[in-house]
Amino acid sequence: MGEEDLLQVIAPDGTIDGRRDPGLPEATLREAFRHLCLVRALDTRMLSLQRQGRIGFYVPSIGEEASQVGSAMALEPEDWVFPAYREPGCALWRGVPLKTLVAQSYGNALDVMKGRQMPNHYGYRDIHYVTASSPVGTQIPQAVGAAMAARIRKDPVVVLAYFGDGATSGGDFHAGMNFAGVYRTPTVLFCKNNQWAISVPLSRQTAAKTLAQKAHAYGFDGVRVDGNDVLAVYAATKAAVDKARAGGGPTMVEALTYRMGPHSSSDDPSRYRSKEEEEFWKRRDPIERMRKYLEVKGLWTKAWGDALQKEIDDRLSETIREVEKGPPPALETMFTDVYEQLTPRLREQMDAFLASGERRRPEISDRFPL
Ligand SMILES: Cc1ncc(C[n+]2csc(CCOP(=O)(O)OP(=O)(O)O)c2C)c(N)n1
Ligand SMILES: [Mg+2]
Repeated sequence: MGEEDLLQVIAPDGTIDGRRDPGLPEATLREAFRHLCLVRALDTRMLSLQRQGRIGFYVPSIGEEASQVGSAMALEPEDWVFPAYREPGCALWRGVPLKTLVAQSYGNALDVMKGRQMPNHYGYRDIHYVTASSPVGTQIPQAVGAAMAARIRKDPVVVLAYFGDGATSGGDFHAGMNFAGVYRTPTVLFCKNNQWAISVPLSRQTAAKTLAQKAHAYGFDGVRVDGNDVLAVYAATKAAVDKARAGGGPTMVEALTYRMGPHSSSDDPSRYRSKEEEEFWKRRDPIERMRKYLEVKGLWTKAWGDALQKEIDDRLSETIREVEKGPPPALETMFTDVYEQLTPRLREQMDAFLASGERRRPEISDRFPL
């Protein structure tokens, strides 16, 4: 394949190119589909909770589910992920409990970050999922550095960094790519090219034909994959992961996909893009592609699909109900969580604060002025 070719395994009609079939067991294919549906339902529900004023802010990933889940499937539990803010599918695939993820948007006592991190900018040590940083692209050199540290320690892990098309215009992308190439770090640089960086289209990010070709300038492979084809994403990422683990150095994977929803709950894409464009991509929905594939394979029936959707919807409703019962984080944790041990000065401040009776719970509008 040339660098401009797009790796595709599942054709839009659900048929499969046998030579490229990664041959995953039926249970894994079903589990992949379940995750695609779960991410879509989670994002849809969270956006609606934001509109109802029950959470303050949300970053949906609607349309990008296959890029997230397919790439996550290619990693081992011991590998590390340096995400952006739009990869709940990877966190869920790696085993973060749904309740933990939902609680992060509420920032209450059930949130492991106790509301101190921006919504969607979560991280979970036990699934090797590093906290997302908001400045675009900073995770790229961090991931490369972590991969290099792993190599020095002879720890056979691979580090995968997720970032967007917009991030490829930033300095951190180039510094990270160069370092990865020179030191042949075991890194997968996974670019979710969803065509937009808020309101800036891809055509304003680069004059290059593809984003993947940028890897060639840094001395390593860049591959382009249909990001709405979960099996193609899995196959491309798995090849990159295996190569990195075997000492073959980094790979950049450009997954071509589309951000079907707004950039965040604060965005209105109708201000800057056309309905026709959105319709074009709706016809390329990654979930529908996988559904058709499973149907062709005899693994999807309407009854099974309906039951799955109901199971997901019920589980989400139950999870949200439970999370909404969570109390706000204990006030004293503002002081007790700063250092491993409370310093005398902090103790003094904590005692004075708790004695002052200032216990008003902030309104959502205080916390999210946008
Ligand atoms: C260094 C920096 N500049 C600007 C922003 C504001 N910002 C937040 S997300 C974003 C767009 C990023 O686009 P892309 O990398 O394509 O990722 P996507 O949001 O499409 O997933 C911008 C400009 C920021 N967070 N950090
Ligand atoms: Mg983008």
